[in-house]
Amino acid sequence: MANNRTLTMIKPDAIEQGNTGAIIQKITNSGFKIIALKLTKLTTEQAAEFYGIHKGKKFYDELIDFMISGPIIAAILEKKNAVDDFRALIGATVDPAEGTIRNLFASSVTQNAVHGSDSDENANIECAFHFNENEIIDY
Ligand code: IDP
Repeated sequence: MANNRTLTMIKPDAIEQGNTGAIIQKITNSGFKIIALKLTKLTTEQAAEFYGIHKGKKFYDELIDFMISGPIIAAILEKKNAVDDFRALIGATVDPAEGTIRNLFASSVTQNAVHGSDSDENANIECAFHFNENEIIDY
């Protein structure tokens, strides 16, 4: 599995603002294959688990409140070098480059439209967080 899968979430701000379709189109146009997809709403406990590494940081409470404020879309994306290529497509956390998904659709550093796994190890953990094996389609 390593190197060819990443986990994305389309965050509540992007769904609220009607940007879901444009974001998915950008993702698929960039060569990523969607092999699992779901609309869901994180509980406080789920958001705290997913972002546990950030507990104690000054943006943590704002991040958790934001991530439970509305539905998210979780997806597993497949592509060679998926993690790095997807991080390039979404742009940096702060000051994302022109034309990246965050540059086009983020409203702030916190409300930044999309998540992308930051390593193959975390991609595996995050894919398993959102999906059972039988929800992943091999095609
Ligand atoms: P990433 O999503 O680009 O990997 P992380 O550092 O893992 O960035 O942070 C997780 C999320 O927390 C970010 O996507 C963003 O929503 C929020 N966040 C990160 N750093 C800040 C900050 O300095 N201020 C406010 N929100 C932040």
